[in-house]
Amino acid sequence: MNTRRDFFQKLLGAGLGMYSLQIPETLRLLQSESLKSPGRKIIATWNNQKAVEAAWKVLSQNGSALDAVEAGARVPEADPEDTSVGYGGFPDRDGEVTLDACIMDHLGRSGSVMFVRNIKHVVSLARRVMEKTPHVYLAGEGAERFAESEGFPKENLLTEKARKAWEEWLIKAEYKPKINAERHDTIGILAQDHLKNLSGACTTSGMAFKMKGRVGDSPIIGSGLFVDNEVGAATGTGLGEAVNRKVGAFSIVEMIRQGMHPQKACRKAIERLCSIQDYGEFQVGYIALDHKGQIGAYSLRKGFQYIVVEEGKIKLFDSDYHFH
Ligand code: SD4
Repeated sequence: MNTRRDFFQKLLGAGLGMYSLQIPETLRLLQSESLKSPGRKIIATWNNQKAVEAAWKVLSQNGSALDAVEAGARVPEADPEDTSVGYGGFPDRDGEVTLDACIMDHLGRSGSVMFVRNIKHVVSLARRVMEKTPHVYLAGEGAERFAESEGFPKENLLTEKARKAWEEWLIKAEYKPKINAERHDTIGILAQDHLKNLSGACTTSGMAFKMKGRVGDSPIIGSGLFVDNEVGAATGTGLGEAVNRKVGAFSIVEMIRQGMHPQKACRKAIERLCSIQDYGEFQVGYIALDHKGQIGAYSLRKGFQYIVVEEGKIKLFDSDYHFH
């Protein structure tokens, strides 16, 4: 991930704050189609280019925002190189990969799974919880059994690379829940479709080498993700403990409801994190998309990037941040 990021920075000049990414041929064809019906938009955390391409493919064919965010989130879930989502995610301190995910649609429905083992596409499992059960949250063994009953394959999610990283960590085995130093590419993705409907999804393997059973913000409705179709949507990445304490995504949507631009709402929500002192120099990044299609992003520290698709064009941005 860092390598790809470095590549774009070198290629397009660091400091510009925005990079246009190359659009594959399939998307270029879909782009002309989408221009007939403007309004479709996607925003996602980090340089998740392949994810937003998959999501845009859905939107450009008049698919729903819900299908788009699910399609997008599934991409890093299947990518063994992405060490903070799905297959290839770094394990907990006992060497076991446990995943968290949630999804919300334009009807205000939500589904979430947490502490799930051996199931790669937890975002799709969260969607099944939303659509096929009377519940919002399913955790651990219960979620795994539900996955089995829904025909999700059971897979070993620990790659050789992740196992090696865990073994290296074991030498010192320091438990320091401090996320800035760690690479993190957790995906939070928001979309607005041709009907102006909003949806969002978030999926992660959580903090590397976490305590067994630890759950961050990513599967928590209101913290890691919130969508209100009349108002807007927000999601985030970074130290889940901090986001959970301030109920990040919900607070951003509530500020947008009161008339704030998503950019200002993200900044205000980040400022609320500044009172948290007991985690040292942690990182949090928020993104938001309101019902008018306006976007916002802000992070606590330098280094957070987000990616936007508008009218078929993919752009990567360096987020503004609080601590200079
Ligand atoms: C968590 N927010 O579990 C997630 C971690 C994350 O990139 O965003 N990593 O706390």
